[in-house]
Amino acid sequence: MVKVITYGTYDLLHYGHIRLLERAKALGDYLIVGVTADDFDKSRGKLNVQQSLMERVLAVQATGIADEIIVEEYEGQKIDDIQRYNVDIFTVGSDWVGTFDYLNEYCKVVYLDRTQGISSSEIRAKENTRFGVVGYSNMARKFVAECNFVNGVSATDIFAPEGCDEDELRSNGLNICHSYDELLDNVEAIYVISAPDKHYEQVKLALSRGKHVICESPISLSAEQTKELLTIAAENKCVLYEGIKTAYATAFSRLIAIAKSGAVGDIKSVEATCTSLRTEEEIEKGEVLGALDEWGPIAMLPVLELLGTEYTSKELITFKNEKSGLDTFTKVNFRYPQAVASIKVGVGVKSEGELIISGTKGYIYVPAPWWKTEYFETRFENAEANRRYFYSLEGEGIRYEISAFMRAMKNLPNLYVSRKVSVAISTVFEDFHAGRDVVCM
Ligand code: C2G
Repeated sequence: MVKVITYGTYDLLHYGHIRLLERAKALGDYLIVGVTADDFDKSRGKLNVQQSLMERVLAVQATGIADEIIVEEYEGQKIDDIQRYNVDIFTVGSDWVGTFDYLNEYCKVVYLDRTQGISSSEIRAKENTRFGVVGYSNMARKFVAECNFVNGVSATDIFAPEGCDEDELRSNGLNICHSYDELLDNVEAIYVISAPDKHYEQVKLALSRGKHVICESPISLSAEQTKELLTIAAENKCVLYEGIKTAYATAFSRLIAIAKSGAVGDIKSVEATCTSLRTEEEIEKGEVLGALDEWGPIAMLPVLELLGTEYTSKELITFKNEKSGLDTFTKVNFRYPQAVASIKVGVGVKSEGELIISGTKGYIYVPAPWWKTEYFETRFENAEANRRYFYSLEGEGIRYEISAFMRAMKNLPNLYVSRKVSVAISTVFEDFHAGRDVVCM
């Protein structure tokens, strides 16, 4: 019996895939098809896959061509599989010519002509979602660039504040809208990166016009307003995503899952630090966001995800710039019934940007910059039990955020930031700006 193996994502199965499978089967007597796992596709930069692994497996199975289906989960698995299943022939489409020649050491390698004129990415791209950008900053530039890594998405229009360099905006391929209404007319979704005090009105209008929204956190500066916006989004069947890019990074979602699994015991303390020094002049002129605006949502994310939103008390200890009134360094202490947490955020103070999650059996250590980490450790009294984890992160997680948002738009809700956490973040901002629980140094 001649055993053949081939691999693929097989998203939105089409006749190009089926022809490949038919010709692969014809090379021997028994065909094994390796369907790529979601994380493996993500790690090799294949984003915005529309269908889940199971949907793709079932679609391949329904062709009746494969004799066996396995899941491809990691780099190098092909060698293991070829040896494990005693494969005679590896085959794949000619778009991969040369890539798998190294497998000649283990079995025969055959490249089959790719079927012209059809591809999953072309199918995805047909549903191209036009994104409008509201506001402009370094993060907006990154967002526009990151859209290029996600099939079926493009940042096309911008409604920017006065004084923006219009030549630069045009050089990024952005159509400059001179009114917010004009922007909303041109796009299906918007990315809001304007000043936090503008978010509520802008997001509300967009949702009322049936637009999907990614909004930089906080969604609004009041808990009630955030609740109202989330309700409007649900009523209008629109997606409203809290734009905290850290939430979409694989390493972060894995460390949260490991912490919740009890691997380091009961979580008793979460300490998160985020700082980035701005110049005294920028701070005095108010040209930058304050520390809590800049870093608060990111720093609070692990606290609220792991310990919840029902803290018994909090205290915001803050240092403010006398001229602009911006907070240059703020420490927030949370007390929970069975745990404590603290975040330190700064734009006028520099510190070690690490995240430490302390438990009754051990702790999770995430080195700086933890908010865009690819790496973390679980550490224990017996150092031999320590483990290290690595998950690649491209583009600081923004492309994964966009990809998750696109899936959510297709009713595949992967709420990375829950409604409760969004409301809790807005509550902290509301209290901070109202001076509640605040100690000014
Ligand atoms: N294919 C084809 N003709 C097309 C589209 C795809 O012959 N018009 C082939 C591809 O060459 C591949 C298989 O169908 O052999 C599955 O294609 P994809 O789902 O796009 O998967 P791909 O990312 O190419 O997977 O490690 C090998 C990769 O997993 C191959």
